[in-house]
Amino acid sequence: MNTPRGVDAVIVGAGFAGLYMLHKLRGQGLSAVVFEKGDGVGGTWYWNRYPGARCDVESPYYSFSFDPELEQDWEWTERYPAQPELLRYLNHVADRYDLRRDIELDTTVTSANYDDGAGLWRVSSAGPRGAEETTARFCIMATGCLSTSRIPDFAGLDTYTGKVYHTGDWPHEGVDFTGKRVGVIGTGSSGIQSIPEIARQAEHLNVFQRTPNFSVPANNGPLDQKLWQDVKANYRKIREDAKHTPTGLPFPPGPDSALEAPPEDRQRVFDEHWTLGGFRLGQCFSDLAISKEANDTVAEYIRTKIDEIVQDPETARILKPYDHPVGTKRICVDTDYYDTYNRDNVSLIDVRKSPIQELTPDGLRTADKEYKLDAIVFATGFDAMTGALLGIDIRGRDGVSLREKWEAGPRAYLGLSVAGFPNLFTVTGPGSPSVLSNMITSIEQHVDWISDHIAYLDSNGLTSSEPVPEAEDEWVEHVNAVAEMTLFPQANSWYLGANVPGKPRVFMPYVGGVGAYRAKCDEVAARAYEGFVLA
Ligand code: FAD
Ligand code: N01
Repeated sequence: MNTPRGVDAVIVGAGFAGLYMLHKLRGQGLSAVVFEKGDGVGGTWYWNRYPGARCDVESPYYSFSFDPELEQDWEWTERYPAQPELLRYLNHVADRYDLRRDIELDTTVTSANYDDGAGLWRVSSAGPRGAEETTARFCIMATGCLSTSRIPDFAGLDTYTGKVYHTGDWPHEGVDFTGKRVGVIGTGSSGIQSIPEIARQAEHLNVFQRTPNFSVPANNGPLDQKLWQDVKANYRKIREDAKHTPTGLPFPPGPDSALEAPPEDRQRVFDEHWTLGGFRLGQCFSDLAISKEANDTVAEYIRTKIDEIVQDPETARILKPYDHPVGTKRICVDTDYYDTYNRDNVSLIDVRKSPIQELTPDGLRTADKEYKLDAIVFATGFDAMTGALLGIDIRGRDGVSLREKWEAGPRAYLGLSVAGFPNLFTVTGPGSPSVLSNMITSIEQHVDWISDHIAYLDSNGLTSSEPVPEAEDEWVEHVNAVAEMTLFPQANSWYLGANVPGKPRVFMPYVGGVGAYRAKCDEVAARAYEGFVLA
């Protein structure tokens, strides 16, 4: 172990959040170091290199807004950029702001302990130089909501002799599936994006689907240059608008009720949004997220589309979502997904009806049959929102561990800060809009808020900040109450931790919307950080 080095702030993670956090703190004259597990920057876009990986928020909005020159200089090529372009963008950001000199790659943070006496965090990491300790006044977790990929604990996993991949930890050199018998397990966004691409290469593709999801075509293509020039000319206003909508996108949800709309108007609006592409179909009426009856209209619309696209009626039937309202799991945004099932080399296997029993040396056995597979792609998702945080042994005041504190589910004030853990901040932590929003808008809001808070502490001679337990309790209660007013709890989603056996079933993101949430955070700050004990 080294002699601990001291910095003002340790930042964990070098995705969108960690990069901006470093830039921001440096701008305030603070010293900071970023630790990143991967051997490159980019976070999500460093790890998720599977074929078809791209964002579902359009490029003009899925980007940093903090520097008007950056947004004018950077040129996006597609409406929904693919992973390589997004990774190029994040590398450009790292270079443009000279961030790399304070980023330690290939370095995993293993623990973070608050030293009460010294008023410092002691952060242990393991990297190319071995185990090291760093002390810091502030510890900022920019560890990502979707950064802990998860392979389910299937019996026989170790016995399988073919190739195993997870979409969230894809080989950098790429994978050639030509001539291979491939199995994809999982039909969430990652599965739905990768299945059409893998199908184009593989000799045969078996898709193992447990739960069908709602998917809407991206209608991706080169970025419309007229739109792009308009966006560039009005970027400041667009960014400002995005800060105050529910989603962090510069478009408010449709103002009208789907239930009250005459059927022909409703159909026209759905058709327009289907053609427009992307998940705005789920927001084109005001009541889709709160009324099951209203939601049924858009659910039925998508099911009809599946019937129209998929030629085999039995396959279409299995593909039709039935167990959750539209939008209560993130709507998938695809390119050719449903049409892929019209290919001769693609089979859909309903593993709800015939569950996967085990992996075998040659493939996979369901209750009905054994499938011989040269490669299995796990598109099985993430231990979302809490996985990366609880992967680190974080201990606050009196050695209390975050794992213990969050045993029954995460508890944090504003999703930013945790009682008993002074000067620890979580960017897009549980209890904030995070994954229910355009995450770049939410990341920037959190980074700005945290930096302002630190500046406030420093300029007032304060050294410690943590929420009072009552404020935290009230916020957690509010987060739950708002979720209960919507249809979200009706889905067995990763928002609720339902995808990880044994994970507490708690609705983690804040449904109240980006605009309302920002107003609350601003109000807390304006009231001298109401709900925090500052010492
Ligand atoms: P991340 O990008 O996840 O970065 C966190 C980093 O922390 C990772 O690199 C990880 O290695 C590192 N880390 C974690 N633990 C440790 C540790 N103990 N030690 C060291 N390093 C650690 N959101 C949208 O809004 N729109 C989209 O279109 C969209 N598309 C997505 C597509 C995919 C395939 C996925 C998986 C997610 C997508 N998201 C999207 C969500 C996406 O995660 C965010 O948009 C954003 O990239 C998150 O940035 P971040 O910096 O918060 O976290
Ligand atoms: O993961 P998921 P993901 N046996 O958890 C199945 C973002 N993202 O990586 O639904 C059989 O959604 C599971 O089945 P079920 C986005 O926020 C965005 O696809 O639990 N199947 C499900 O089908 C997204 O929501 C993009 O029944 C098992 C799948 O695996 C989030 O990341 C692209 C299983 C997992 O789906 C996560 O998406 C990619 C088992 N034991 C990701 N365990 C964009 O387009 C799990 N499954 C922007």
